[in-house]
Amino acid sequence: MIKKTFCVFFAAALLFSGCAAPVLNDEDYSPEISSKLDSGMTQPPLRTGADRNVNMVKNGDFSNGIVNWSLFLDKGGSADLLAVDGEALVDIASCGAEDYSVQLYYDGFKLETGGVYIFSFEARSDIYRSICARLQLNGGDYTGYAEGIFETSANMKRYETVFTMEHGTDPAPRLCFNIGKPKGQDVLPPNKVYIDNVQVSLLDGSGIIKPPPEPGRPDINVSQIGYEPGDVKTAVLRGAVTGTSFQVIAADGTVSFAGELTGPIESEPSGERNYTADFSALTREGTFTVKCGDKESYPFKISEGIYDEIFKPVFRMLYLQRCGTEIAPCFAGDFAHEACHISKAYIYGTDEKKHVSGGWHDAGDYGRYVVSGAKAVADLLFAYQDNPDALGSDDLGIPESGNNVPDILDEARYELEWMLKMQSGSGGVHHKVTGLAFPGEVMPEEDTDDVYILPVSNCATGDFAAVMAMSYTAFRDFDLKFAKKCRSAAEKAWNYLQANPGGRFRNPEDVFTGEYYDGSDSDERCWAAAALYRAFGDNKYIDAFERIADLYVYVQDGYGWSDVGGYGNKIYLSLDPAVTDPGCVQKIKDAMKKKADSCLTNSKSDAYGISLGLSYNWGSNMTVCDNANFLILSADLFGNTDYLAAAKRHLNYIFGINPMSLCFVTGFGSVSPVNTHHRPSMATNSTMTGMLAGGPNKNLEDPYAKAVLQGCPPAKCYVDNAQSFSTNEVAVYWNSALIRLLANILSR
Ligand SMILES: [Ca+2]
Ligand SMILES: [Ca+2]
Ligand SMILES: [Ca+2]
Repeated sequence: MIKKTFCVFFAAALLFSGCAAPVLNDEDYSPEISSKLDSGMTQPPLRTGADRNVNMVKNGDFSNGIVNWSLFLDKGGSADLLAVDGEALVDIASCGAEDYSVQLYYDGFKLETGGVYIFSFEARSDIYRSICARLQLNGGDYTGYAEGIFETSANMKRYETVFTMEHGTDPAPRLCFNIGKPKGQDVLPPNKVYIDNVQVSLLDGSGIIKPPPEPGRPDINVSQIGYEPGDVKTAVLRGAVTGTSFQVIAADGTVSFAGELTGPIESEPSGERNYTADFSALTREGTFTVKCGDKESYPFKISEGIYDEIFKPVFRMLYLQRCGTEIAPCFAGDFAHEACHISKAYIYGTDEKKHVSGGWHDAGDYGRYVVSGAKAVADLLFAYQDNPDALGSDDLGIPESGNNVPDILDEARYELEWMLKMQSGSGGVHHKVTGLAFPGEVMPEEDTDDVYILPVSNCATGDFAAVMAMSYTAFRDFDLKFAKKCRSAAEKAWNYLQANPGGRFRNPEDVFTGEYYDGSDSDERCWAAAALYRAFGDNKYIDAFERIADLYVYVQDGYGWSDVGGYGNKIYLSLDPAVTDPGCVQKIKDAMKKKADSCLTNSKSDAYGISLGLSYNWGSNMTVCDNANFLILSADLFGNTDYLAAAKRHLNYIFGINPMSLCFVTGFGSVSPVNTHHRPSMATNSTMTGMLAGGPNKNLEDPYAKAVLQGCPPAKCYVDNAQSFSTNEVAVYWNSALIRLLANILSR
């Protein structure tokens, strides 16, 4: 899922276009910066002040080894980075196919509009060659802010340019040296490039234009999708409040409800002081705002069927992620495209090729991964199985609408048909099919790089066995032939698992797409065993489930792609008590009760009503939905309606009662993400509707997040920027968690 970090090189024409991209000087070393300005450029007045000539490149002189510096390799590039005698040495074994195939880069500075900067460094090489230096946008089309191509040889030379930042302020640009195969030149032999004394400094800040402040978000957060008349209805206020009372104002300006605030809560996840306004007693339908002193919320609705409108786009996101088929304009509008990724894929490490077209693009990239795909299919199958009436619709707006099969099953089948192609003759299932690296920000059909079928993994095989067994049951009444195909595939996968105890997947050295590494396959085996027993009733499966479950003190009970134990437990607990082991049942129930109680406690003490505590990690919005689904199952299992109320608070969090004051589903609510890390959205410069954004991630796992979210409290580590793949990507298995949650709520 992590975006590709290569540098797209611009046509030479652009290099000389005068768009703040002067050619770098190439002169012998001299310590005098001011005498080295570009010819033809007016020397800017050197400003006196604290930040003048402060080098924003930390460890630019490599006195601290290679700290802060990284090497990116792609398309055949092969090199080592080390520091030798206070210089960076890139020891290049192979230059690869592109200039960015070997790239030395640095992140962690900023360039402000109108600022005059100097970019300088020294370089040499053990052969005569050219290298490309750039300060660039770190994503999108990799716009160059300053760049140049210059020749290096055995003598250390100093290069520098002075430029005015004419693009928008970039808080997280990338400085890079592209030292692969120079553009338009022959392949070079192995060679060594040395870099030292890299500097980016502000020379003159007097012309800096500060961006306008972001529009403020209201300090009263409501569900921007709205509330059902019978729901518990709350709004969460932050900051100082005037008085202790609040009002709910109807669209005509009349006061529909008045009440007292509760609180405050000092909220550690968000660093806010929060109050709650409860207006559950207002059951009249209409459009309202919540007001307290001079603070006012976005408008929201109270109405029956409040979730009907959003369900379809959230579901149809999966259709729009379909690979290997034409996505027609009548279904997809701007996101229509020709069939993509239809060439045969290489079986990794061989010259053999196989057709594995189909399935869903996993996320913001175009990879297809069995483990995450299986989680998404499981959510759909459970959503249907648990709520057949609410989810039986055959008119959700996909090509299979009107075929007398519930569309949710049709959509699941699109992925299942692909998964069937991913099963090898051994019964084992290949982990994924992707390129060697992530593609550029292009539409799917424009991503024409070779794709590779990566090796079989046990986790993929276990997940596959489980969803195929569940599908046998789900499809038996609609298409017996397909159901039987699922059955035989599930049994073959199971037999493979019995014969193969090992098999963790790791990316081979030259593969840089999502790894989906999983250290334990016991949960996948349990899920498979429970699903196979449920579908086919052979005792060997239930014995296997209980044997594995008995081995572990800790009960795996997640719904994530790496911990699928919760799916297995749900199936096991649904079996006839006459066939299950009472001890095993109790152990699982105890663990579930403990987890549900912990979610409930967290949810009650959290100002925004969710269960994450301080654990805002990658894809936190999926965890919010998964926990809500877990709470709903627990509500049924333990007869505790508090769990259900907590689950609804989780849904309201997704829809706007959160510290970011956002509806996290694109295209819905008053404010929602518009710059998701999603290639079709980036390629069309628009935002596909119905996608659940990843959400706050306190671990700051991309350069943009590192640059702009430093020091933010966990629940606020989110930025609506396409470069921030660790907070603002989308994924089929995040949407599926929300589909299941909406299904569970809709059916109640
Ligand atoms: Ca040095
Ligand atoms: Ca249908
Ligand atoms: Ca696992």
